Amino acid sequence: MSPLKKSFHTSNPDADTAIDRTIPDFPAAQISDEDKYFKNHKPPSYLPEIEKEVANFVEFHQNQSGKNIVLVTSGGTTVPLENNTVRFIDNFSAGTRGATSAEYFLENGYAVIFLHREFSLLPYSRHYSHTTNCFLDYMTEVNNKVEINRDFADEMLLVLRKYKAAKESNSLILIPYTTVNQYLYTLKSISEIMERLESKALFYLAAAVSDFFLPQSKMPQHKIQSQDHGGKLIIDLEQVPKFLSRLVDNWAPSAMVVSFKLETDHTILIKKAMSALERYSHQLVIGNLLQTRKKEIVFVTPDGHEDWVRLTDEQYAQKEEIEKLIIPKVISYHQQWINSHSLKTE
Ligand code: PAZ
Repeated sequence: MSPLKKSFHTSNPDADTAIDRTIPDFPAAQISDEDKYFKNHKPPSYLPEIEKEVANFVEFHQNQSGKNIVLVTSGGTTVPLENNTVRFIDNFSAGTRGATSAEYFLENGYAVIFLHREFSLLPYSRHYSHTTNCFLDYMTEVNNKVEINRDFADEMLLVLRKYKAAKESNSLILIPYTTVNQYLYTLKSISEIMERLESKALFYLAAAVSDFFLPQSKMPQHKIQSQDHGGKLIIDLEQVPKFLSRLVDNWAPSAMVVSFKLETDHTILIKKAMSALERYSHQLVIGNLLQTRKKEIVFVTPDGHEDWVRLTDEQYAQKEEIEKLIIPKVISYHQQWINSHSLKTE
């Protein structure tokens, strides 16, 4: 038979399968939970302002400084129970991990977008803002003038120099959020802008994001009145859709993504880190336990490798920061990611 002549016609229906009633119905195309979330929840009104600021920052580092950019997320998210919010559910996090990590990224030559819970710890000011000291304790009066107390002056000078260097090189921007809705919208916008950097973009997701939320459609406008609820308040929360897969697959597919996993039960930490990697297909999970998070963490990679990073008791007592050990390791993973991408495009 000539190769041009076929013994079948694709336009003929397959008579057998056409009448096979045992095959289940094919479901109509579904809109994903994440898309549904954005369809049903309003973006924060200030979002365009943030998008402009982030786009300028990314453009500056892409065209002028050539620095890699990391998005560090930091602090907990709130879940408001009322539109005019008096009550809300909060997530644990002081923002120490994020603010400290941001400083070490800056020290290691990165530009940092610091997406943080408003009024949580910030890079540099964290050394003074949330301590048990009142900020005035860092000052002293000399000849009718205010000066820095000698006990703090040397250390403060070092912090001041690093802060000024970050500011003068335009290497740090601070982007706040409070609610989980603000966090999700802002993360989406920033991620889509950062995709312009391709593999030079790094996501370091240390924020403690609520797994549950109250949809805007169910949120009362005003303060909940106790007499309307018979002395009991039962709150029916929905699960926050899994946005990490949207980030990895759609918003910034060329970037490297590092997420954190916090647990309190050490027997499940590695299992939970591995299941996050399997579920979202990103590059690295840093696991930590609530009780020991400032002393030890574990890097978990998709091949199942565990790499524990620990401060010795002496280092911990000397107030060494574990982020000083974490960040150079994350950067070396990121460098490998960039190298593997440039090989692909060669
Ligand atoms: O902000 P902090 O230093 O008090 O705590 C940091 C942390 C434990 C929130 C962070 O290291 C972390 O694990 N974030 C991810 C939490 C999670 O969603 O599992």
